[in-house]
Amino acid sequence: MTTFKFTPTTDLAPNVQISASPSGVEDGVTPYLIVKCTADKPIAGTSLLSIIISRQALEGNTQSTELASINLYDGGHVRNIGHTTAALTGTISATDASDIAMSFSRPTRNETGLYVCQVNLMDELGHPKTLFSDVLVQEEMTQLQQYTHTLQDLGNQVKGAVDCCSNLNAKLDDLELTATRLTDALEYVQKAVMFEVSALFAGRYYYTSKYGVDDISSAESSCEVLGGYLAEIQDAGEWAFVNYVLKTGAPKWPNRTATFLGAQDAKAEGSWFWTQSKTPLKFTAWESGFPDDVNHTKNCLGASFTAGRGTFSWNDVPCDVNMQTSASPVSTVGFLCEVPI
Ligand SMILES: [Ca+2]
Ligand SMILES: [Ca+2]
Repeated sequence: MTTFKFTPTTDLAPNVQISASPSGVEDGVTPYLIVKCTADKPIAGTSLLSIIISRQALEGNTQSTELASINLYDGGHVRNIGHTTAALTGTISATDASDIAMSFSRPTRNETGLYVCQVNLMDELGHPKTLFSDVLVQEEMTQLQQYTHTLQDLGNQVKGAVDCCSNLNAKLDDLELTATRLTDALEYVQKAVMFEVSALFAGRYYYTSKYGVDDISSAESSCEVLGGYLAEIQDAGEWAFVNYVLKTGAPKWPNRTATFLGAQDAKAEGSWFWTQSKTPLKFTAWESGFPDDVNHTKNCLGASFTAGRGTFSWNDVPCDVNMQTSASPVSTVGFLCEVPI
């Protein structure tokens, strides 16, 4: 007598892989973090039901938190179950390759940890099966950030020494000077992390952001922090200099679609004003055909590169960029601050 022995084949069930790009995050500096889990096509007879991404922090409360899921039974809807800031995409099929991805814009150290992908399947006998894969996302510091921390520590130490003993003697003036120098150096390092600084032009510096923003008000408040405002181009001479600044910075941000400058026509359509000086535009460098105010949504001023001519020119752009999609997970619109000395 021959006994038929059924051998379940789920050991061959699909290869599950989770990846993180990049695998190291610099707190608030890395433009974006993409965590993606893919499950290959399941073998015949096996059905894929759902995929869940969860994260376990490496320090403090290391409990695992479910972040995102995709489920065959609700039409493949991608759910943000962890209420994260990530943009989510995914596709799921019982019998074909499936995936789910999370894109965090400007991730912080809160987004570091062990990301676990859980793939739930049903084998040919109806047994539930679960496959796992994990990937580590760690916090990284640039050398510049490490110096920033060192400077901060030194500055605090010197300040502490000055505070405790300021009534003692004049020698402490030297220490105070050192503290001031350290604070200046710290400010310089912090700016260098976030901005490219121009040469001095007519008493002003121009700071090109090294990162994209989602709207004009984040750009405006960043310029305020620097002690300036979004650049206002008052004449051809200033534009020639700014055009040079933008052009020399451009190769470093090849995906940048526009750079916010400081004018708007939000109050009255077609009536453009510089926001800081509240003056109408005298000099302009509009690209031909602009401003076009497509769909009446373009009320802010952007400078963009025209490859054919090799120069920057102006066009009207939406003030609320919010361009985050899975294809473009981070805003491609930067900004230029003008900072008087
Ligand atoms: Ca100006
Ligand atoms: Ca407009």
